[in-house]
Amino acid sequence: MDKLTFKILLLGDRATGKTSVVRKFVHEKFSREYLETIGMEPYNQYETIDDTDIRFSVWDIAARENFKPLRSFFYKGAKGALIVVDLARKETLQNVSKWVQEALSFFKKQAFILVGNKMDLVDQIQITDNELQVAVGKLPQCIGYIKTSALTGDNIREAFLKLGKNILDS
Ligand SMILES: Nc1nc2c(ncn2[C@@H]2O[C@H](COP(=O)(O)OP(=O)(O)OP(=O)(O)O)[C@@H](O)[C@H]2O)c(=O)[nH]1
Ligand SMILES: [Mg+2]
Repeated sequence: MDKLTFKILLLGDRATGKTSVVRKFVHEKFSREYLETIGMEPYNQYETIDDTDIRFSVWDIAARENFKPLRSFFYKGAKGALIVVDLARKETLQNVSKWVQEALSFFKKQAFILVGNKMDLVDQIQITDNELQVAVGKLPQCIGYIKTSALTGDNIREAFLKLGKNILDS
């Protein structure tokens, strides 16, 4: 059976939940405490998609502006990225094109999925499904959007598998 490695990046503004999403995916854990990511933290998760064993090598990258020079080293060889927005903070959606442009400026052949995280914050949601759909339409190489919660675990695995399936098929 094939063994494939998919290098996947986590991109998006500070505190949108990138670390929480990958921790839920890999360790099935969630913490309400906010601990800013410094530099980069790597994660490994094995999944099977269409009878193919895949190692997701997930690079959780710090969003802070002064880490930008450091980030440039991390994009090389990435097959795709989850662009994470905080559904309770509208401004995080405005920056998605900035993240995609940054990724593409360092490495061209990538697929993106837009992740609307914190869907459990039902009475604080500021971003509609329609706005997510419109954003997808404007982003190059974006396969769609998915709404997740790292708190409940809703759609976390699905987000990675949807991107993984797209990469596998291409
Ligand atoms: N309610 C709720 N809170 C979440 C969710 N995901 C993350 N959080 C909270 O949001 C805050 C930021 O989460 P992080 O995962 O650290 O965010 P990040 O994007 O990795 O942040 P940086 O490392 O600074 O870029 C933390 O307090 C988390 O507990 C979610 O799905 N629902
Ligand atoms: Mg983080």
